[in-house]
Formats: sequence, structure tokens, C-alpha cells
Amino acid sequence: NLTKENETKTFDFKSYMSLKARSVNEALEAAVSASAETPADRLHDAMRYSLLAGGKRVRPVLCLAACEVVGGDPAAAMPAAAAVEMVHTMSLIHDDLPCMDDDELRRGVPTNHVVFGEAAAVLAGDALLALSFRHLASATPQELVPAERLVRAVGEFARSIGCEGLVAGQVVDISSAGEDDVGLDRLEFIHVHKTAALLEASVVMGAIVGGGTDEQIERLRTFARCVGLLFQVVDDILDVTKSSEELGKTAGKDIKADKATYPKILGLERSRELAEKLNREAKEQLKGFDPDKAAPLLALANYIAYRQN
Ligand code: GRG
Repeated sequence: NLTKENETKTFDFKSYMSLKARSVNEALEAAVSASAETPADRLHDAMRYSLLAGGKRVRPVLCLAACEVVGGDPAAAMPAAAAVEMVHTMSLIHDDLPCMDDDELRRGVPTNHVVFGEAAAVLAGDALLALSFRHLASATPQELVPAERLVRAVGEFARSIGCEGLVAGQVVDISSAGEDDVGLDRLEFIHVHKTAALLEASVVMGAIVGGGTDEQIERLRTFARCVGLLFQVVDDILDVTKSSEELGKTAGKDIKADKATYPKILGLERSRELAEKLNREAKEQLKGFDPDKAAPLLALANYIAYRQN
């Protein structure tokens, strides 16, 4: 068994991540400026405020890395990468609203509705959702991506967002808040939809527009599902370990107090074991690929598994 360090020692993940995140930021900046034709300046400001406020850019980088692992040109996947970040951002704007999680801070700055008001925040989210599809459809280079592949990517993207994806996960999450008997199956449903679905679409879209075979696309789908769930298990673990670390310094607030989490249902130790298992399963899917080309995806799985925020 390779250790995390041995597996990734020849690959400079930090540089890869910051290079890719920078190119995604440039693509996002250009994509939201392009819609500046609108006289609705405040709407435009609200969209830019959240989209360009930072964030790790994990989903777009996964999309670009999936395109590369199947031998595609990263330029083919950049519009898809920007589109997934637009949807991720709009979901955060809506998630923070008073009618949902009612949060005042996001990515280290006041939430969209705190700055622009509730109506503007709802509409900025709606506009980002529409822009994501417009951008994917119109900015994907035709000379690199055949129309049938683009249509297939659009279908994957839409599926990951609506009643089979993010929205479904959010509905079940909200309706489960405060319940004591949320079991593992329901928790998994929530996270497979709320978190893993968009991560899956990011990877699958990258593989589709990059020219992957059906077999490669399905292997990468399995990789992404594992990584998506892993992302949430780690998020829940960090929530527990961070709030107990901070207890000494501050009053220590459990931000998921009324929510079911993996450590609450499984305990911390079994949650950590689950995270290890998901990381192993994810990396198993990369075995058939050229190891050099798979290095970024492998490092991304490790990053998600061992991150500290
Ligand atoms: C999608 C139409 C539509 C509506 C939104 C509100 C909602 C429906 C869904 C909620 C989705 C949600 C907030 C899921 C949580 C996802 C998650 C793990 C967020 C944190 O992601 P990071 O850590 O954040 O990648 P950064 O800020 O780094 O991008």
C-alpha cells in the first residue's frame, strides 16, 4: 500500500491547484463581465460579489483534471468548469438565505443577502443558474467538442442540479432538520444529492467534453461519487474536531447542532474509517488510466480526504 506522501510526491499539487484555480477565476471574471450589457448593474454586482469572492474551486479543477485524464485539451472543459462553479455559487447564495440556513458569513465575507437584500440575492442566484447553461452552451469550443458531446454534458449538468440532484438533497436536508432519528440511509441520500451530485457532474462533464470513452466516463463517475461523499464525511469530521479545538479559545458553537452528521450517527472513529474507505475506492477507479495523467485526480482525492478546511 502506497502512503499518501509516496503516491503524490512527484506531483506538485499545490502549484497545479493554484494554476488551475487562477485560470478558472479568469474564465469566471470574463464570463460575468460578458453579461455586463444588462442595465441591471446591481444584479450584476450581486452575481460578481459571490462568484468572485474566493472559494477553493474544487469542482472546476476536478472538471479540468477529468478532461485531462482522458487525454482532452483543458480548453474544451473550461466553460464546463466555470459553469459548475456558477451553480455551486448560486446554491451557496440560496443556502445562506434566511428561509434556508440563514447564514451571515460565507467565504469570509458577509453573505449575498446581507449585502444586497433578500430579493436581489434570490435573483442573483437565478441569474447565475441561467448564465451557467448559457456559458456552457455558447463558450465550449466547437472545434474541440462535437455537438452530441456537448448536449450529453448539458443533460448531465441539469440532472445534477434539479429534482434528481442538489435541490432534492436540500429539500430532504431541510425537512430532516431537528429530527433525532435520521439514519445513515437518509444522511447518505442528502449528501449524495446535495454535495456529490455536482462533484459527479463536474468530473463526468470534463470526461465527456474531453473525449472519454463510455467506460472511462463511468469509471470517473464512480470516482466522483466516492469523492463527493468523502468531501461531506470529512466536512462533518472537521466540524467536530474544529469546534472541539476551538472550545478552549471561544464559547465553541456547533454549527450543525440541529443536523444529522456522520460523527453523530457513526461516531468519530467509524467516520474516519468511512473516509479512508471512500478515498481508497475513489483511487481504485483511476488504476486503468495513465498514471501521469491521473496524478491530478489522485491528488485531488487526497486533498479532499486530508484537508483542514
Ligand atoms: C441549485 C437550483 C438550485 C438551488 C439551490 C440551496 C440549494 C438549492 C442547495 C444547497 C446546496 C449546498 C449548499 C450544498 C453544500 C455543498 C458544500 C459542501 C459546500 C461547501 O463547498 P466548498 O467547501 O466551498 O467547496 P468553497 O467556498 O470552497 O467553494
